[in-house]
Amino acid sequence: MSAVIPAGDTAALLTALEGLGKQVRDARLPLEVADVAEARRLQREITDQLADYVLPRLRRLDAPVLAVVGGPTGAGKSTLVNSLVGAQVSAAGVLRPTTRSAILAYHPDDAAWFEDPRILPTLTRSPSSSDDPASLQVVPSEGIPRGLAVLDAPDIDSVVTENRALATQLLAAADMWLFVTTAARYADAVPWDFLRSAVTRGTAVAIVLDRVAPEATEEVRAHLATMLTEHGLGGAPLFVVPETAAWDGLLPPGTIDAIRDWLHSIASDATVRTTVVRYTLDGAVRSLGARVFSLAAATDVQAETMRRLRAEVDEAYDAALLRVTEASADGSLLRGEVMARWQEFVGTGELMRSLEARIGRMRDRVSAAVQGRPQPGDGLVEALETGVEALVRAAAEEAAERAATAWAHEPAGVALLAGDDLQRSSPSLPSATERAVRDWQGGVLELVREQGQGKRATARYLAFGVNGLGLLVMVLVFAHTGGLVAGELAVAGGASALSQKILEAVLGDQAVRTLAAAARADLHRRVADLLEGERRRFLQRLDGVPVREGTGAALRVAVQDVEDAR
Ligand SMILES: Nc1nc2c(ncn2[C@@H]2O[C@H](COP(=O)(O)OP(=O)(O)OP(=O)(O)O)[C@@H](O)[C@H]2O)c(=O)[nH]1
Ligand SMILES: [Mg+2]
Repeated sequence: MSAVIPAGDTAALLTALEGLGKQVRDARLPLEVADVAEARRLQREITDQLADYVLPRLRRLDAPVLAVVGGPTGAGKSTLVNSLVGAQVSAAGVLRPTTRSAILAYHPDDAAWFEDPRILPTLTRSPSSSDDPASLQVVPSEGIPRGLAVLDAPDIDSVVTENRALATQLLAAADMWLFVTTAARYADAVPWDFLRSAVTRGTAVAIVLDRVAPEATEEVRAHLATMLTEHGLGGAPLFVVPETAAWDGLLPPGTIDAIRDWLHSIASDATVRTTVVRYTLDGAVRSLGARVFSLAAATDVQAETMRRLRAEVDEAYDAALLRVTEASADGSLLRGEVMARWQEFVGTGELMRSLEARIGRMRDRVSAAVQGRPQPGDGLVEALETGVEALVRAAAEEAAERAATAWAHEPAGVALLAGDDLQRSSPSLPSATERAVRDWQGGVLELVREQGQGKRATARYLAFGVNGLGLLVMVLVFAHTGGLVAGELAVAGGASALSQKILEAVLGDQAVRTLAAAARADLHRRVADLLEGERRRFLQRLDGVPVREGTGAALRVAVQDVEDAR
């Protein structure tokens, strides 16, 4: 046994371990990713081990050694404790499982240590036996040497859940395990799971092989010793207790002398005691590193998953915005209903041979439109509005479906999707879009007024009016990109070219360029706002998830701090 915990000042190590404990407690694993259950279990286990054993033990290195007697039901744990004490303090029975709450036997001179609630803080001391798992029966006994206490625990493989939980908690608080098994049970799986965890956590273990028929002793001992070596417990002391035929409830003194002597040899020598305590304590501290690294990796996966879920939403909505931006500028809106209204607006005849003539004819129609009601331009305004709305809704619908489908591919995403129907765009989107398009149109008229400063008195300006010019600007915005192709788009191109010519004639080239750019930017901003609202529905779900970037790094630093302090 090599003690690495420094004999002197433990303050730095305590501080580092308290820091590690805080980081481990604060780590959050809310997302349902692969292996998260194991990581959550690990987090609980590390937290409990620090709080129940490592920290209290380090604060009181001179407290007596706590040997916890553990093992499967009926192995003879209570019988062994009774035999060490020399009286039936713990009920040993035929009904399985027998022991339901912990029994702690210690020398009367050590009473002060064990009355102190800092040792086994969750258990209530009681002088009498009980079935309550929260109760600790305390048994001062001259049969137990000074400097060492023996604790009888419930069974580890119990049909009773509370028994298993209490046994696990008590073994985690031990300086040393006295692990009892029988000739009949020693190859069972559950005890080996426990023994493996003792190896992982670096706990000092001694094995008691109980109730062995004398003729089978050598064979069973040899087999068990091989198994112990295979499990990394080759160095653990192994005691064999033969099955006693004439039975009065206590083991004959001779059969447990070796165990008693060994316990005395630990208890009576302060150096040996300290060695045992430091061995287990150091093992626990050393084993924390690897386990905290696994936990850190699990928190990294949480952060990565958050980033991926966010990126999937961003990709879907960035694509939607791009799609609306492109479609609203490439002339594809200027088709069908919109073009029909445009024809109605500019007249259905042959295109004018000269621009002047065309403008003249337009002017007549538009002035007629703005003087009387209903205005032909209204139809075009509405058609454009409907077109933009349909475009935004289709894009939002597609983005919602795309983001939701991506999330549905992993359990963490599925859990986040629960609740409202995220795979559809929000019910309020149509009215919000309608409002946005109308506001944009109002903004375009405002821009025309600004750019028309100083030209408001001209005949052309007056003829088209703000509304007429505004409409032309909208048409121009919707057929912005060059290279329009055949068919409807060529017509759209024509509409756009015509609008541009008219606007230039009325307002001047520079003003038209400024106007078109501002109107386009305004439309883009409003569409982006609408889609941002849709995107937020997903991102809000993520905002509610308490995963922090950097948790893994903080855990690794905390482990390094502990290493440095050791
Ligand atoms: N004949 C005989 N019976 C024994 C011997 N050792 C233990 N027993 C009996 O085996 C049964 C189980 O022993 P316990 O000491 O209660 O076992 P335990 O490990 O404490 O069991 P749980 O409390 O249920 O976990 C009891 O009825 C004991 O009297 C032995 O050497 N010979
Ligand atoms: Mg028992």
